[in-house]
Amino acid sequence: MKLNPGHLEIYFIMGSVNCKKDLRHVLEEALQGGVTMFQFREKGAGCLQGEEKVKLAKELQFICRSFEVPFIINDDVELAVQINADGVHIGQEDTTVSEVRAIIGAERILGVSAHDVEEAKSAVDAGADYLGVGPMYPTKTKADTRAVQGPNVIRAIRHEGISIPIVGIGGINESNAAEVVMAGADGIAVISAISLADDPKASTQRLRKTVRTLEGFRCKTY
Ligand code: FQP
Ligand code: MG
Repeated sequence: MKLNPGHLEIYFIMGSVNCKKDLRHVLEEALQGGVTMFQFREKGAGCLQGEEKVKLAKELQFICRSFEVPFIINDDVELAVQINADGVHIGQEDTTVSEVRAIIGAERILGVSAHDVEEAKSAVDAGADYLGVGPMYPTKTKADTRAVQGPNVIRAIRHEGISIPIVGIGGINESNAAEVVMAGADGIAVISAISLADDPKASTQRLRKTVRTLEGFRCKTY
């Protein structure tokens, strides 16, 4: 599947430890609310391993397919190829961009985490399809994060003329999503703002509306 910037409007990320209710049900509700891309991130204390992880991945992939929403796998390149996922997301501490590209091929989406202009430039040069930039704000979901960057790092990347699709990540919720888009992001990536919401569908709808309303006003210096 080829990526278009619209896929990044509301990028929902989730694994079994991010959710108090049934994971499949939460994903379905989020998709009904307008999630545009999904990342399976099975990570953290108590996460599933081996066959259980594969089984859950396939179930979530099946649900995403019925909504024609790209299904991306975090870190686990082997699993992505095994179940024919639409793409992979890797960070600066994971396998290199060019190695992953060689494994997954040109047809799959490859997302890369970037924390500053330099990392953004090298990820683009190495063939990333989109960048995940963050952490925008403090977050409790991931322990090993870099220092909070704020939306200005996205603005700085755009000022360098980098036009690749960008999603902001880290502590984004309904009250700060607008700042991230205004800084030049094509959309926002969230875990808990949807996975822990009382009403995942309604939360997704509100987030999507914010992103879409601001699209025409984004920082674009390329
Ligand atoms: N951006 C995105 C995305 N997804 C992510 N998982 C990350 C950034 C973080 O490797 P990484 O990637 O630094 O940490 P982890 O593997 O623990 O998630 F752009 F997709 F929203
Ligand atoms: Mg990673």
